[in-house]
Amino acid sequence: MWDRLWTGARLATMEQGETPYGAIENGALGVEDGRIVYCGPQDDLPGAPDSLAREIHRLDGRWITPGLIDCHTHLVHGGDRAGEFEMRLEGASYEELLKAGGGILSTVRATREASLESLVATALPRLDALLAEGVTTIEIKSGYGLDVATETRMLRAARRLGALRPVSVVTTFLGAHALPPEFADRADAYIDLMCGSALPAVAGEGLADAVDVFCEKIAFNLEQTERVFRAAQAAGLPVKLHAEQLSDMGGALLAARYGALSCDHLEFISRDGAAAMAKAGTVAVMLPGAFYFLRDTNVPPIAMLREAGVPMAVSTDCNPGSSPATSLLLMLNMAATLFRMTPEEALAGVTREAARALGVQDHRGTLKQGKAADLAIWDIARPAELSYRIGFNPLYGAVKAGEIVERT
Ligand code: DI6
Ligand code: FE
Repeated sequence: MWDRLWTGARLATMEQGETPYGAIENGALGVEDGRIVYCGPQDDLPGAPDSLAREIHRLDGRWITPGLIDCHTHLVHGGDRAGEFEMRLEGASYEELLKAGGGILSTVRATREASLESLVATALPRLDALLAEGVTTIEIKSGYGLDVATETRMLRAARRLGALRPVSVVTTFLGAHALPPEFADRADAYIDLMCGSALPAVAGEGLADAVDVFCEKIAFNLEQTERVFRAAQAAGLPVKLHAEQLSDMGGALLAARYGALSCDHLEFISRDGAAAMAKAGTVAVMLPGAFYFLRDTNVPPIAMLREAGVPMAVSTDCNPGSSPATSLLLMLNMAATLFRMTPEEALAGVTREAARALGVQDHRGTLKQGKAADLAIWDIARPAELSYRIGFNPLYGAVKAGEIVERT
């Protein structure tokens, strides 16, 4: 007997094939021991529903999609930047604020002062907002500690969140996010510390699943980025990159050479960068919340990325400075409206391609027999509604590893 079976469902499997969204009308989905054991037409079930599963849920035509995956967040951090938001509205730029010791560095101060418990407690409401929209997997970065102790504490907080809620947490070490004040004008010495102490420490404790760098004029250059990538390789960790957000640094080319899981932002990516990413299978992670909140005008070249065959994901970039966003559904709308991604691309961007961006595509991201039973069930008539509405949440229910998620 299976544990649960959903009948009368429409399935957006997001498997690539003949039908848009990999859709199956009049479908059924069965789960056992946390995995999908059946996903297909109801008529092809190997028996009467009641004979197959202990629990039957009739969905009356509601849609099931894979549980959503938010593949790029800075969810764990101290404080907020509402004051800086007001300053930006009065004309200060994002770069100016950072150069003046604010921006990311003001969050670094607040995060260094925060205990593990406080980091967890302040992140929980943000996590709960995402879970309420059917998120079942989330990536969380460090990068507001910029010292060994605080970077480690951030990653511990991220892991703790995964134990407190029905969500898989994938962690990323982003020690090279900004230059802390005590290393002013000594960026290379700071990279030495990250590569020599911080990265081996977090890798040794199993606290990081991947390594990221902010490669930008206001952050770290290509050579420093490459040193971090080499240290990641030595620690056996995959890499990803904040690349070409504010300028074209050539980060995507470098990341592709290191087989990066993803390059994120990409407002200024070149054609060569896109071609290299396509070849390496590196995912382009689109972050329309940051584009919107910084009132950016350089739309990432979606048509070029699509043409080059680069897989595209979509994420909140949830962070206090450039994207205080805790709605992945809103990002779908922005990806479509601001970036001209199709609703199908946008949904693939928070399921199949987001899984690829985290290197978990073998287990998550589509509805397929053998994959984790992470599901989102929606009160919608067609999948495009998920990116069509603004500020409306049609989630009917969520399932994590086969278990029904209690609504909080
Ligand atoms: N790019 C981003 O969008 C975030 N970090 C990064 O490298 C923003 C971080 C912040 O402003 O706090
Ligand atoms: Fe980011």
